[in-house]
Amino acid sequence: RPRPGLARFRGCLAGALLGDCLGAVFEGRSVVKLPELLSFLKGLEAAPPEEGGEAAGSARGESLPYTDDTAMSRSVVQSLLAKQEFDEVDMAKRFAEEYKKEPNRGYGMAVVNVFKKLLSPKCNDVFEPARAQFNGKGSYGNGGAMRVAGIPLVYPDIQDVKKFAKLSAELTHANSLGYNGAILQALAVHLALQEGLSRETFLEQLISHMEHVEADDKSLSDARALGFEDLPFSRRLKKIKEFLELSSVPKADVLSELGNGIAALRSVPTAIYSFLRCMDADPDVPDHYNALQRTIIYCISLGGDTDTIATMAGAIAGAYYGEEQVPPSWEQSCEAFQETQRMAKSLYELYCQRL
Ligand code: R7I
Ligand code: MG
Ligand code: MG
Ligand code: MG
Repeated sequence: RPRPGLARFRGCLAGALLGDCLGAVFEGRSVVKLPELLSFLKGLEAAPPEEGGEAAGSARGESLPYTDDTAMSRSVVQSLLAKQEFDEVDMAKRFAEEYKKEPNRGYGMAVVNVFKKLLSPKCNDVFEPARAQFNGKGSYGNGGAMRVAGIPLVYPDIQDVKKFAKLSAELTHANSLGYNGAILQALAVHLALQEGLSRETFLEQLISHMEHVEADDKSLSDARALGFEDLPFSRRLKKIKEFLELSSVPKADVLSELGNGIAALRSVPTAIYSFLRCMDADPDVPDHYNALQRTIIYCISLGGDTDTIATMAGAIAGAYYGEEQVPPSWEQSCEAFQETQRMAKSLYELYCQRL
């Protein structure tokens, strides 16, 4: 198996951080006007990058804070690095302790109950609090997917990617519409790390994996219980394929078919579509922006859950294009960007050991 370069690991974590920090500025708006977004980005680019990294960011007094998406992604990565493998007890503890330390990062409304239960000394099954959410149906939010990139950055084997993406998500999201979104996002990052995959092959592979992932009894019954058709993620991936065959797709169609919401089903496919469509130039986005920048701009322009859709698409695009496409002025505008680079190096080493 060919070994992906360090640049893809750094690109992945940097792209994820950028998506979260930039997206958070616009989170929850139903409409984001492109001129306003472009002028906001111009403001970041105007501030000259200074010597000294993080100090420079804070010297400008403009460091954009990251949200729960990055806080939880960092816990995933820190747990994997500390234990050198997936450890559910350690990861759950890190999620809960991180929430306790900084509860105001913008966490989902319901997931905080999971953290509170995990913090109790009476909790001896770390998956139980997640199973109790929403009257025992489990959450279908995108929280499992938004934080999952560390898994495919540690496990080169695709079966491991699926297995540990699912387990890491199940610590908070017991509904298959939640954890299957995490599996899909992890598979997208895994494929993006591989050298020279075409858009068509990338999508075909995702579809064939998800048709298998979604065919088990729990996935079928969870989807039916919520009134969805069978294999809902796979169906949206096929819709993406249709969209990519058109010369242009109105934003309204993207929002109605794929969505911009906090459910994994209404955001993970949207992130994947954003990445794939932004491989091509966009007449509305200035030419000097590269494909990774276009991806993040496009995600934010959709409105809604902008931090989370942009962080997921940013992770995929960053893994695909590598750190060459991460603009220093954008990166240096984000909180804790230097730590991201250090974590990427350590993940890379662990991945190479496992090859
Ligand atoms: O999924 P989760 O971690 O939230 C992540 C989102 C991202 O946008 C972050 O940036 C942050 O803003 O929050 O947290 P959950 O609380 O598990 O799920 C998020 C929301 O999805 C819940 O608060 C509910 O509104 C909704 N939701 C459900 N609603 C009804 N029935 C999730 N599952 C259900 C459900 O089964
Ligand atoms: Mg967030
Ligand atoms: Mg929020
Ligand atoms: Mg969000």
